[in-house]
Amino acid sequence: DRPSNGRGEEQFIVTAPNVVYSEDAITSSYVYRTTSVSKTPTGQLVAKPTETHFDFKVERKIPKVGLMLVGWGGNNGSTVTAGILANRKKLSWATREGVQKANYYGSVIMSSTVKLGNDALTGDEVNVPFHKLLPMIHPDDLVIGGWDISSMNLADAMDRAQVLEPTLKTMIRKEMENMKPLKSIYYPDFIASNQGDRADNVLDGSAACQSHLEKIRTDIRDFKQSKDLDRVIVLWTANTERYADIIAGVNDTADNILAAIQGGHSEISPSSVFAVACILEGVPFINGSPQNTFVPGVISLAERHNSYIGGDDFKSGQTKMKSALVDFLISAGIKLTSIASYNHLGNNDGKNLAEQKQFRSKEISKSNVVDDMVAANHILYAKDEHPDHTVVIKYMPAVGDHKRALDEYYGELFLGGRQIISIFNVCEDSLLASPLIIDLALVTEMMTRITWKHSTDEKFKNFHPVLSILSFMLKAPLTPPGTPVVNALAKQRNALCNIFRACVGLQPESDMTLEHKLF
Ligand code: NAI
Ligand code: DG6
Repeated sequence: DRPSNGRGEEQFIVTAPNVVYSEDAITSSYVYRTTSVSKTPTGQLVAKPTETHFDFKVERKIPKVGLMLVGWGGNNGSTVTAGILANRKKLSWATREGVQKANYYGSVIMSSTVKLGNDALTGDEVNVPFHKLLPMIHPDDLVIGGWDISSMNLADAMDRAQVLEPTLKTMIRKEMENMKPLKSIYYPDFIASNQGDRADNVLDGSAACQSHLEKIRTDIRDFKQSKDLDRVIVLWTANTERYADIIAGVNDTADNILAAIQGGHSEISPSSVFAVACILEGVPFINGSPQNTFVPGVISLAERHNSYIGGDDFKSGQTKMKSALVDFLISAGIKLTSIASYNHLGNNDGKNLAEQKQFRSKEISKSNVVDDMVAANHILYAKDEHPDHTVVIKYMPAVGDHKRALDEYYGELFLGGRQIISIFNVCEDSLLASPLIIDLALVTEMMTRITWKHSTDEKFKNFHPVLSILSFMLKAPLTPPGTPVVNALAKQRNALCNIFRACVGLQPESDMTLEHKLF
């Protein structure tokens, strides 16, 4: 089911006067309907339906795309690389539970479906794979590369990660052995001191400098050229860094951060240097870790160069459940009063998070994930009232990548009743995160081929450089300055799905199914 001619082969076409298919593009006219609410002097709310007319254009030609991972030799980096190889080669391998086939489970784009509509004859739902909504690239075709401060080749790195079955590793070992991370930038102050012993693949210098910035830019260009790529995406899956202080004159504006890198300021993190390099190259940069890579100066620079950025922190297990469960509880009218979240894990991520400053980055990212759902329900919560919310993470080497996440949700029911929900979630952390890396790459790439305009405008243009459409995959979604953050999982998925539908001129699926309800 793969495009064979360099152009997307759509599983469906839309026949409507507002949708035009040409050799190169799908163009749609779309009426965006929202409800504008105002207040009368007496305090009554007035809701007014509004319409905005947009045109969307989707390039149909499928590009050859490179994905460069920062932290390539880590658990996520080695696992996602192995997973793509296994899928590309359509591998099956023996496990103690039987034969396992390569798949993309856990990827919303590759392994979930969306309702297209209802069958014209039977009225039954017709569902299509998410990745067939638009002409998307296939993950098997991603060309992977990247950087790591550890020089280990990817075969040894996957052994170090202790995630994959030995049978699978044997089948891909040769290819993985030939993959060697590029030297990276290492400023020891930003990640835990316990990481020092693996840092044997680093560029000279331990603070930001112009030569580091230039080197990363050159690496990106070289990779693009040597692999004959149309496009490159860079994704940070390296260690969680501590927060950088926001300092006036240093990282608060685009010009200041460029000058601060040149001047070697010690408060510029490696991840910010990578972000700046990507922005200057016009290459999308996604941050899969929780630190504040996107300091104000980086965001302004992205806006200036109209270059895509997205983050922060993969939303893989505990938080994904939280952003679904809390939305369910609060929207069911149950007053959640506390959430206690414990984690213990034994992989290198856990080791790095054992130090306070790095833990603090993760604590911030994991703690703000229910704010929008609480704020939306003023019946249950007074202004500024929040459930208690505690996040604990402990390093426990014995459990390796099999992270344990324990959550207690405590809520208030009808007439003072109490509800306690306990969740104990055990799974390989990297097997949850790897499909998210793929989704982030696929959606980001798709966004580079979608443009929009107001119907009356002449020219199509990009979306805002801050790609909040990636929120479903991220714990602390970065949004364009001044715009709200949505954490609720279902809303995030709807946004992704409905923007894609709009691009082919389809209205959001309302789930009203009136055709089955009227008498
Ligand atoms: P890991 O510790 O196994 O891998 C990180 C890699 O980054 C290491 O190989 C390390 O040598 C490398 N590294 C550190 N600083 C670097 C730099 N400046 N340049 C290049 N490489 C550098 O960690 P893992 O499990 O792969 O996770 C990666 C990141 O993803 C962590 O920040 C983690 O918090 C985040 N994350 C992971 C999730 C998961 O479910 N696995 C979910 C959410 C976030
Ligand atoms: C402990 O929670 C370590 C973290 O790196 C997590 O594994 C990661 O952030 C995933 O968190 P969550 O909440 O999305 O499962």
